[in-house]
Amino acid sequence: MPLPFPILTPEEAAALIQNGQTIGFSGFTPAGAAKAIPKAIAAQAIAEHEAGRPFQIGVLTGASTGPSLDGALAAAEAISFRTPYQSDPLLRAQINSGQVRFVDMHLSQLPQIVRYGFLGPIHFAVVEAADITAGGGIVLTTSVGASNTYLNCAQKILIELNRRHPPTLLGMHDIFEPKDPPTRDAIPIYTPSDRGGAAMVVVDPRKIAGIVETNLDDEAGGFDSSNTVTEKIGQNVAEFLVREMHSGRIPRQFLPLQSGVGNIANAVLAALGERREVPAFEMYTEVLQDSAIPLLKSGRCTFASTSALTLSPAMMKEFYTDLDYFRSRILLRPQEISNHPEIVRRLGIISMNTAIEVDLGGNVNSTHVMGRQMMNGIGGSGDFTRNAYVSIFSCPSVAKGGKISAIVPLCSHIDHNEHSVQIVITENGVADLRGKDPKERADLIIDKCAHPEYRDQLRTYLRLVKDGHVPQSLSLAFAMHRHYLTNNDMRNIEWESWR
Ligand code: 0RQ
Repeated sequence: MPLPFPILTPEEAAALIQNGQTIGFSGFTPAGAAKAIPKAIAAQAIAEHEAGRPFQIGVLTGASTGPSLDGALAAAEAISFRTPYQSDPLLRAQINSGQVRFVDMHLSQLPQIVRYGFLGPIHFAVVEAADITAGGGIVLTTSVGASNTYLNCAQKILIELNRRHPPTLLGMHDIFEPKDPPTRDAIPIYTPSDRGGAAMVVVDPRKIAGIVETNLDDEAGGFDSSNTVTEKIGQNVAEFLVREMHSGRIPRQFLPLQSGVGNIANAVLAALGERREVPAFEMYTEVLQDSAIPLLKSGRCTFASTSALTLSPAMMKEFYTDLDYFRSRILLRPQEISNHPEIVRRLGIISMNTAIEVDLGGNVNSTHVMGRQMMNGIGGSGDFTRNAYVSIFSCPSVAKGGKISAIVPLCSHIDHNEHSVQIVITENGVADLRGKDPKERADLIIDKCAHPEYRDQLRTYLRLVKDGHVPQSLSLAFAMHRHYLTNNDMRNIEWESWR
């Protein structure tokens, strides 16, 4: 039976969207991101600009997206407002130049912030689907993100029905959206594989303005091959977790893992897979990257709950070849649930995220280079860190060929503070900050994590700090950053000249 919805071209769908509207797009990383309609909106924006008319929209997503969404809309200068997370180089530049308003927020909180109306009306939800029923049942594709919330809250809906994903994805999603206070209940998830919701998002079919048929791959790239630094970080994380297990602080059956995005996260997971002392484990995470697929196949990882399946095209092929195998081992959830503090605390998650810089107090900057330039956003790192059983941050001890130390006296921007950050790991070692006072933390971070080239310099800073509970000098705390801005290098600082 044909579907009772208009079949539109991407251009016809884009023409429904007006200047100044707010659009909730599917996409949590490039996984499941809308592609054809945002590209057509970008083309429409260019045409409008050429005709001398303004055309910009507010862009809401689950997290980052791919070139056809953030990339194309940024190139068309079609974005006025963006939240909650991005990783597109051009959009990043527009945010940092002040051209695009960007709000960086905890990913678990975004859906309720939308429902509460704090971001204004959602004029359209533009969501990629693997299948749709006449009654408004929507089977999502490789991510859930905030799509369920956008579909529920939007005034109108446009669907990209992507034939690249089979309708047999039905059953791989668990759509549970909490009620809002004062009637919110407990979320019924007690293990990573528990289900509390529905297999589809069901919307009022009268809201569906049209369907655009596509046949497009997700735009997830591969990863850099691991190098000695990322491999060493991975090994240090794995060794730390094995020690924790042997000491009885992590139970023998282990605890569910959350792992961030990027090359370091990939290396950490690969190292954990190789350590036979680590028992087969489960994941309760927001992004599943390439490295998780071999672990699921070999049985090293027995189950993975996630909000996105962010796989390179080659790995996505493997996933679809063995869909029946993965069906009982992977579950896709809304970001409100994958990152929910209640579940993270209940399950006793081991969180593993990446820092841009870490300070001697144990605070972490994950987002802003030199305190000003937005990189990607806090993403889900705060959701997990604040509520984890063990919260780990790792990073290389230096960036830009050694000219920047990732260990600094005081972070130039703070996303995760000393009260939430428990373990810091670089290629040099592991600083376990639990139960340590500020001076002990500073010594540990220098001795275990700082690059050898920076250790004396950081120790000198500590010696120059006179008294107080926290070893911090207001006049010297940012001297290394300021030294870099004038000399393009944080090394060889003359502390006395900054006093
Ligand atoms: O820049 O590419 O120009 O060389 O930052 O750094 O070492 O390649 O690491 O790709 O894992 O990214 C924190 C940004 C790390 C990421 C961050 C420069 C460095 C390089 C990237 P180049 P690496 P990664 C799950 C959880 C926050 C959100 C999060 C991130 C570039 O992991 O966005 O965790 N995390 N979410 O050279 C100047 C420093 C630097 C520096 C690194 N101190 N100063 N530049 N760089 N340290 C995801 C979601 O929530 C969806």
